[in-house]
Amino acid sequence: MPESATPVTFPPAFLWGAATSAYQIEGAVREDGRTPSIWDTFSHTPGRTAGGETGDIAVDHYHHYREDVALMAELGLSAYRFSISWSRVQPTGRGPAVQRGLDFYRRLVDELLAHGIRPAITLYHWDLPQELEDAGGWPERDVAFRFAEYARIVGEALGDRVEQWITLNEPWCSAFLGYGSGVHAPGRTDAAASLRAAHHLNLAHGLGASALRSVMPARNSVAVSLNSSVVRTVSQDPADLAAGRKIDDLANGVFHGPVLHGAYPETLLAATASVTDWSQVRDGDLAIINQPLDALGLNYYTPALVSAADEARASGPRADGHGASPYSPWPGADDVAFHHMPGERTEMGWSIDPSGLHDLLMRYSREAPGLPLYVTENGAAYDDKPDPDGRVHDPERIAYLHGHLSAVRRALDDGAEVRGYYLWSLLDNFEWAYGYEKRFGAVYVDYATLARTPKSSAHWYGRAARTGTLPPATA
Ligand code: PNW
Repeated sequence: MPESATPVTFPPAFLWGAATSAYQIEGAVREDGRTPSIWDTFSHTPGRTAGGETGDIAVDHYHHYREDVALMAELGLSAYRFSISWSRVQPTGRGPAVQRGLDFYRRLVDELLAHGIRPAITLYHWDLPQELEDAGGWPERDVAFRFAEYARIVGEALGDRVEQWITLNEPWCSAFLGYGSGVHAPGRTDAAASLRAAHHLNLAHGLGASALRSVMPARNSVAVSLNSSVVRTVSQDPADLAAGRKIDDLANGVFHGPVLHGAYPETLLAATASVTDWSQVRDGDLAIINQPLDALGLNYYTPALVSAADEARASGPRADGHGASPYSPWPGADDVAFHHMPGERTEMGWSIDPSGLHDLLMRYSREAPGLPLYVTENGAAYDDKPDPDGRVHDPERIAYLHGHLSAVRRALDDGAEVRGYYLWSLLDNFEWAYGYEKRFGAVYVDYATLARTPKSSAHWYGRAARTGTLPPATA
C-alpha cells in the first residue's frame, strides 16, 4: 500500500518539539561565572573523546540563541526542550545562584515565549559541577540534596514562565556509562559505585521534584526522562528470557521501579547482590522517590537484543551500542550477551526499529496508566554533507522520523497518552564521547563558521509540525 494512502495525522494539541542539552550546544564555558563540569574535565582529558574534542565552543548557542529560536519559529515548532548548565547557576554546586548565569536562561525563555514556543527545561543533562564530583559525585548521597537546592533555585527563577519541567535526563547514562563502563564523564569504572549513583539519581529526582513543586505554580508539570530500553531476546528459551529480565531490570526497573512503583524490583536486588548490598537505600528514600509525576519522558533510539551468554559474546564485538570500554555498564550481568539486529543502522551503529518506540510507549502506558507520555528524544545520526549548492539533503533522517512518528501514531491508536514528540536534535552538536563526528541535527552546523542550515529533514519536520500531518517520507 502506498504510504500516501492513509495520512498520518496527530491531535491538534500534540507538541512538535526539538531537544538539545547545555554542554552539547552552548559553548561559552568560561563566561559569566560558569565553572567546569565533569564534562569539561572529561573532554579535556586525553583519550576520552574522539579527536580530543570538547564543548568549549560547541555550536556557540550561548551567543546564537536568538538565531536558533528564530529558526525554530520559522520551521513552525511548538516546543523546545533544553537543559540548564548547573555550574552556570551554582559554580561550586552549592550556595547562592549566580544571576548572570540564570540571566542567560531568562533571556532564552523570553525569546521562546515571544515566538510562541513552549519551553521544557531539563535540570540535569549530565554536566555535574566538577566540585561535586571532587566531593565524590553521584555515588555520594549528598549530591542528591545539592541537586534539590539547585532545582529550587531554577524553579524560583523560571517557574512562573516555564510549565514543563524534567528533573533528570537519562539517569541510566549518568550512572552506568559515567561510573560503570566509564565512557562518559566522570569516566569511573566501579560497578558498586554505579549502583549507588543510580539510587542517588533516583533520590535527586524525588527531592528535586518536591523542591520544584514547593516553589512553582501547581499548574506546572514535573517529569523525568528515562532512556528506557525495549529489551528483546533472541529466543523464548528460559535462559534467554532470564537474560532479558536482567537487562530490563538494569535498564528500566532500576529507575521506573522506585519512581513509578516505590520499590526496586526484587529480581534486580537478587541479580546485583554480589555487586552491592543496596545499603544506599535508606528508610524513607523510596517514598521520596515515588512522587506522583505529572508526565513521563521517554527517549528512544534503538532496541536491545540479548541472550544468555554464549560464544557470540566471547568472539564478537560489543553489540550493546555503548562504546568501546572493556568495563561493562551492566553490573551483575556478565552472563548476558548483546547481539546486533539485522537490518539498517544509523551512523551510530544503532539499528532502526520504529516498532520499538510503539512497544515502549505501550509498555509505559501499562506501567503508569493514564500518565501523559512525551517522547523527549528520538532521532538519528547520519553523515550529512552540504551539496555544492549549499543545501543539505538527508532523506535517511526523513525516513527515520517518518517511521518513528508513525509508530507514535500507532501507540496513540492503541490508547497511549502521548502528548508530544521532541526530535533529537535541533542542531548538529557535541555528541559526547564521539565528538562532532556524529550529526544528529535537523539543522546542519558548519563548525568552521557556525553557520546554520536547515536540512531537508528540518523542512519536512516543520511541515509536519505546522499541519499536524506527516508529509510523505519521500518529500
Ligand atoms: C542520549 N547509549 O544519549 C542523550 O540524551 C543525548 O544527549 C545524546 O546526544 C543522544 O541520546 C544521542 O546519543 C545517549 O550508549 C548516549 O546507549 C548513549 C547511549 C544512549 C543515549
